[in-house]
Amino acid sequence: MKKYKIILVLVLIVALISGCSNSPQNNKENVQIEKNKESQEDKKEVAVINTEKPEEEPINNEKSETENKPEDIIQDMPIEETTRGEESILSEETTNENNQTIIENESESSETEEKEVAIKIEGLADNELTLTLDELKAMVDIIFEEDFYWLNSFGSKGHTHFKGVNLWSLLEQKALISATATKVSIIAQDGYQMDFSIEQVKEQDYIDETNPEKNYPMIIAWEENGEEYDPEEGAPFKLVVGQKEAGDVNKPQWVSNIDRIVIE
Ligand SMILES: Nc1nc2c(c(=O)[nH]1)N[C@H]1C(S)=C(S)[C@@H](COP(=O)(O)O)O[C@H]1N2
Ligand SMILES: [Mo]
Repeated sequence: MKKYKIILVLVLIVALISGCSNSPQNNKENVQIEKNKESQEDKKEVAVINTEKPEEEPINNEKSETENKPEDIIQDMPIEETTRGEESILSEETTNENNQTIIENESESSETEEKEVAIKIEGLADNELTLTLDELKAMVDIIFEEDFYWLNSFGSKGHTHFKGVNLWSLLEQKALISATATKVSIIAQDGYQMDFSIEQVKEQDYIDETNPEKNYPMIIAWEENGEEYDPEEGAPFKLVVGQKEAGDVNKPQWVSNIDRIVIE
């Protein structure tokens, strides 16, 4: 019996000791370890999501200055945007505004790619206009079509048939040019520009030195020798003018691919 008692006591002691190892303190630690394990697994999941995100949204990745070296950002940005980026260091508000402006500009340029080419008439006019080729063609009351004589700088010459609208009629009747206007600039997409006085644009009697019976106004042509200009090769509008007098080298005064007409 004594043996049994000793064994019982031993069993009790063992039970007590093992009970101590399950003290509330140890329990807390165990729970904490479990929690840590869980949160590490959570982090792993988050990490997986984060590595996927930049692929889905490269725009965010580009804008993160911590991920890109400043030189990389400057190299990737067009000059105009780089300047804006430097300005934006001055305040957070401008950073936001400028970023929005950049995005707006991007969408604007993609819109203009889809848009039809148009000729702009701006400056001293009551009705500034942006005209597509179809809108210009629809101005049937001011269309002028004729063989124009041309003389070039090195003495080459010839006749070319043009169809277009009378420039002065366009400015006077459609754009409602101001009475105070003195100058009209015809500006091409490549920067080529011809400036004319109002009197020169008003003139309806330009000549063909080889044919005294002919008289011409300045015209904005969209068709040459029966063929329309290919819009793929630039804005399909060309300023054509006859000669002021015999010997007038008029061909260089023509302006291909007109972008805008500025009235001053
Ligand atoms: N946009 C644009 N128009 C321009 C030029 C030019 O370089 N760019 N050159 C001018 C010159 S110098 C000449 S001689 C004529 C040539 O006309 P063509 O292109 O019908 O041959 O275009 C004139 N118009
Ligand atoms: Mo020329």
